[in-house]
Amino acid sequence: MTRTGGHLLADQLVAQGTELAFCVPGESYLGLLDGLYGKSLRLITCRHEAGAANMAEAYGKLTGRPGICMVTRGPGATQASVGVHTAYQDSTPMILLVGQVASDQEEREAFQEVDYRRMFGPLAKWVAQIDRVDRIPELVARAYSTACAGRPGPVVLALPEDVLAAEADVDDAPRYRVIQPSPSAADIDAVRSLLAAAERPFVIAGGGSWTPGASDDLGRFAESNELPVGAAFRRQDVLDNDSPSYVGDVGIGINPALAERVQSADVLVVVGARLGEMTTSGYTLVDVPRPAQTLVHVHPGAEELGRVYQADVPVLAGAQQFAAAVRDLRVEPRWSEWTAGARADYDAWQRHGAMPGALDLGACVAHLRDVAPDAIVTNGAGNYTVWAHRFWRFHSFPSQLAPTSGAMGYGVPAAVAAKAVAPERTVICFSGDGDFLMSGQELATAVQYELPVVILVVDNGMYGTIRMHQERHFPGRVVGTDLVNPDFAAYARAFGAHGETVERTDEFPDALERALAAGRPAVLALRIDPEAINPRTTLTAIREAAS
Ligand SMILES: Cc1ncc(C[n+]2csc(CCOP(=O)(O)OP(=O)(O)O)c2C)c(N)n1
Ligand SMILES: [Mg+2]
Repeated sequence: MTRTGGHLLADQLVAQGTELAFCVPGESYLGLLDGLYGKSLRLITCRHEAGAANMAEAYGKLTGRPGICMVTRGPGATQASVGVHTAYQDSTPMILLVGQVASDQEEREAFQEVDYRRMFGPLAKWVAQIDRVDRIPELVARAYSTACAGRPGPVVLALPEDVLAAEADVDDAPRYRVIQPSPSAADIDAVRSLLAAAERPFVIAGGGSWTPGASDDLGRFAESNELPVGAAFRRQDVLDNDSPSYVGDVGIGINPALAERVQSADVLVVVGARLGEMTTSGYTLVDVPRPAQTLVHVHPGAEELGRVYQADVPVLAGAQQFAAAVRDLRVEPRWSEWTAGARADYDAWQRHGAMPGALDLGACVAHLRDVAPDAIVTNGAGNYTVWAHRFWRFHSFPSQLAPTSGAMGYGVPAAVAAKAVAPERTVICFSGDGDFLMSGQELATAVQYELPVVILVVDNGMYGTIRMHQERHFPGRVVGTDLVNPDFAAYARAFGAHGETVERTDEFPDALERALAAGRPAVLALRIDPEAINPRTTLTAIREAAS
């Protein structure tokens, strides 16, 4: 059967198992859009390519399957690039399909022409241009496979206009398989003997190849051996936070008591995480290249092992495969007190003190935790995330969608994607006033597709994180960080969403109830005192300490 490139490509997306994709349309890939006409694949049309790309990234994080994003040439591709960068840093499977000029016009700087291989080279796992219509099934199958194999990541495929229009009589490719390495028996023996001799072992879990089963297996391994487990930066859903083994997140604004434990551990078993700058507190908790702790580094990418850290036991394995292999491993724990102490530190760290102003964000998060314990929680970047990370409790994988890339604007689109993938779950987005307006227009997408997410906009009238650093480094010299904001509740209502402003802690429970019951997307603008810069201190205290 002869098909056009556009139809062939659309058929490959369906053949590879994709049921949901995200786009901003463009005339450069009309043939692909036409191929989707009447297909089972559900298409969500967004208001900005960054929104579409972030939604695809969030889909990848939630499902473990490549999130599909379709955008037009130059301007579409450049706007989508933030999602590609996040997928790269967060090790998330994703495929960006980009229109390209016709092959007979290439290299003339034709309309919106960009060389995607050069543009996305350092941002993507693989970038290719499909130059022959009969190779579409082969290259699309490779894109799915590459996005998921080893360390997952983003793939970019450029689609010259004439290739989408050309015809070929070729078969669909078979469905891709997820290729992940398994640990050897010798690897597991080495882990067993190191643990058998350990006194203060510590596990850090993170990275991008987790599954619900892997999280259960990790829990069984950790709990039966009384091992303390810290979550890598923004990977707090790797283990049920109620587990006696869960001891907190090893990320930004880390509990000093937890940092101390990571540093003084004798055996560090790192499962899936790269051990990046955020997880190591700027490479201070774990020394480069030779850590003070005996290091077992388990990672699915061979290129990652030995890249920064020279581990004592490098283990090439997916998190899932490793967790399954250690699930039933038993050693005699001689560190019960060490783990119980770490857990007590975590419990103490989760208690929040009063903060300045009439609205206490810590109290709001604690209330939310009781009302919606199994929610999917999303966020972007900003100081408000510190409250969400520190005071929330995650109970199952996957339930956290948070950019380890630190990209502002991620939370709203991630929430929209989460509700589309898992309509039965409550979805809560934390965003800042700065953060929210980087992608708040995707409220229109949430309204259009009837995706009732709850968005909390933490409004402090500034780019708070940067102001905090400004006060630390240049006390009193405030420049470029103040914000004059719209009325966020009115903004939400203009989209057809539910919108309310909350000024006091005691107003929050009822407002939340109304937002959850609204049956449509909802925004609660939480006015906080700018002095409440993070749960530990105030803006004035930071300035005075620095002056
Ligand atoms: C896309 C992007 N631009 C800029 C930054 C730098 N940055 C990090 S946090 C931050 C301020 C966030 O402000 P807001 O959302 O209001 O949160 P707050 O810190 O005030 O709680 C900025 C500008 C970033 N991380 N990502
Ligand atoms: Mg702010």
